[in-house]
Amino acid sequence: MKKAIIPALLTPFKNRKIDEDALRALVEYSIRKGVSGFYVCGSTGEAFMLRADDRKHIVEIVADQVKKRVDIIVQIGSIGTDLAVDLGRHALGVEGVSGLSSIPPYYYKFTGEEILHYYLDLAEELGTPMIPYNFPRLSGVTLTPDFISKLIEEKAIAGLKFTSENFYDLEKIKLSYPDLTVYNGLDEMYISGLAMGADGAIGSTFNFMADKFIRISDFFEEGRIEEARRLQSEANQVIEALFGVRCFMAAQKYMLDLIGIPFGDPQRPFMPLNGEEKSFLKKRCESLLAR
Ligand code: MN9
Repeated sequence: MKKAIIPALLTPFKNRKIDEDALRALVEYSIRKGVSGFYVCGSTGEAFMLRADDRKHIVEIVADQVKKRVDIIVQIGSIGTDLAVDLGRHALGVEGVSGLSSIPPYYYKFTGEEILHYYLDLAEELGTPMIPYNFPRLSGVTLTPDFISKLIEEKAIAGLKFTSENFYDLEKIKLSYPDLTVYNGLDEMYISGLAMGADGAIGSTFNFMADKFIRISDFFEEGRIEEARRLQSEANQVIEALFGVRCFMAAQKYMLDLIGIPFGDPQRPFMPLNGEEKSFLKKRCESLLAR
């Protein structure tokens, strides 16, 4: 099976409003590059900082532009179950949406049991299995192989977005459930994820480097590991530069400026880049993006 490369879409803003034209332009650009789908309203999309009506609007714009050419996974994660159900109902009503994903509910340090029930309730009330989003670094919660087993037993899971460097867990999950689609989430470690069984990846840097990651998948499939690693290192030089400025989110958006689809600044309180940071990124990344 071909490995899926799915950008976790960034959200463009102009005068603090969603920039519909830029979003449509990025969708078209990405489809031309050969992406397998879009992950909409994830952490990369700044979704937790958006009003619900804006999250819904983004889903509608993306679906209207995609016109069923590729998959659309909508991230509906919220601090409470009812808020997520509302977003999920909306997403399922939009033609072309193919899956629903969610981070675990956050801030209140919910217990494992509460988090399990969050996913079971979403699956039941929305009538569709979920794609949980395991991102311990930001969510503070690890969705363990045991936790995933419980969701499998309840038929409440359709896939897993695995944003963690614990590839031992990834391997355990794939060994027990080879048919469960597991997407690698840390772009800078994509070939490690592939080596441990990932079926593809959902990532933020695929907004501007999808082609590199598609080629990494192809090299890996053909057993050309050295070439895959060379490309991974090339992508990682860009990612390293993004980590080198104060705001990773703003840095990623600036990559789209360099490509010619300006995405504006992230939402407050994220900090915009200053001129010095922009010239640092331009110098480090421009030629690598073009390769
Ligand atoms: O899981 C992404 N996470 C965030 C997805 O955007 C917060 C990743 O693609 C990382 O941004 C990327 C850099 O660490 O791997």
